[in-house]
Amino acid sequence: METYQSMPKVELHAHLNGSARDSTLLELARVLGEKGVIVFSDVEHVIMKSDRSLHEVFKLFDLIHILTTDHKIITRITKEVVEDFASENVVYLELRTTPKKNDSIGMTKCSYMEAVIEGLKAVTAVDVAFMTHDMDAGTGVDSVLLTDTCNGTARKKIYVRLLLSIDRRETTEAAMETVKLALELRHVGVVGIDLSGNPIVGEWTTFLPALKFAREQGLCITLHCGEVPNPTEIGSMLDFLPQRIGHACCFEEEEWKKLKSFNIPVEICLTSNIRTNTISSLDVHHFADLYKAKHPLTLCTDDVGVFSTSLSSEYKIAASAFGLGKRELFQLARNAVEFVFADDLVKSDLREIFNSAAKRLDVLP
Ligand code: 6MZ
Repeated sequence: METYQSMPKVELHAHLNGSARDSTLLELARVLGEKGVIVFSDVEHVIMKSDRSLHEVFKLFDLIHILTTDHKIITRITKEVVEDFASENVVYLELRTTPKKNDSIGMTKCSYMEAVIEGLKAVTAVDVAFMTHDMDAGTGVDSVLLTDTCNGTARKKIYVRLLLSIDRRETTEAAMETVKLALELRHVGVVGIDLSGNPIVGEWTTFLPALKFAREQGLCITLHCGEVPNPTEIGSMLDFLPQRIGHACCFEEEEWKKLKSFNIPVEICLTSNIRTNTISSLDVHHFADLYKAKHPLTLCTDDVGVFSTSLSSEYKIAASAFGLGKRELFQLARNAVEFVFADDLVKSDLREIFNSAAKRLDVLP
């Protein structure tokens, strides 16, 4: 595991609420249990269960949202999630979350996002580079592993960029509100829009106006695509030419051809696909074919908390399931730099980080 942990890594598909620690969720559930809002033992059982169908996963998200939809708690889980990724040497994290509105506690989509940003500021264990203007100032080079010039000790840094998710349950207007919010928050690291949520809910065309507007305004777009079989939707999503897609589990021959000819990078979430049974086993996972075809792809976690995984574990699983060596894994991690939604200054700094790590870890090509 050490090999996978010490390697710098880039995480491009992580949902905030799905990445919350079990221990935090249990603590929150206990508090609500004491207040009589929920029955703790029922919730404990659901949180600790490890094998869940896709349907059950979305029921769990509804429960998680009951526990976490509060400004202070959102700040706390954001802080913890960033710290957890940084602790396993994730050097660039693109964290996605669905801005939520809850009138009963005075929460707007905007105040929800302010709570997320407070969480980024609250991290103390590592330095978090998330303000886009940080990069415009000074030299522009903001190394992730900087040496503290005063005492010579290395202090870890992690780049964080945010994607705002549109939930498939939302209306066109609600999706548009999310895109407008994303545009207002570009200076604090919002770089794009994600379409996610239960794949059997909603119609792709509902979100199209908001996604088109987002693209016209220069936001990057990633879509959950083909998590369930739906050829018409998959075809239209690919024709939209998103910068990346997530999952691509239920593609047919025609869709593979299209994906490959458009060269759209795929965010691969191995454990998530197996746990939710969208792919029956790693032997038949599309990672192998895409990797062999040199199609752009990146390993991601999806929901570290919900699927009890980590990005290092996903690399370990890929190594053993697909017979990849240390150099190939390192290259896989390094390739992800080319698919990040952050600007070129961040990208070139990340390339530097991987170059120096290649020497340190003895994985030069
Ligand atoms: C589709 C998913 C997902 O946004 O509240 N989400 N959507 N497929 C998946 N695969 C298992 N995993 C997570 O994080 C939780 C939300 O992310 C989406 C769902 O909309 C879920 O409610 P946030 O931070």
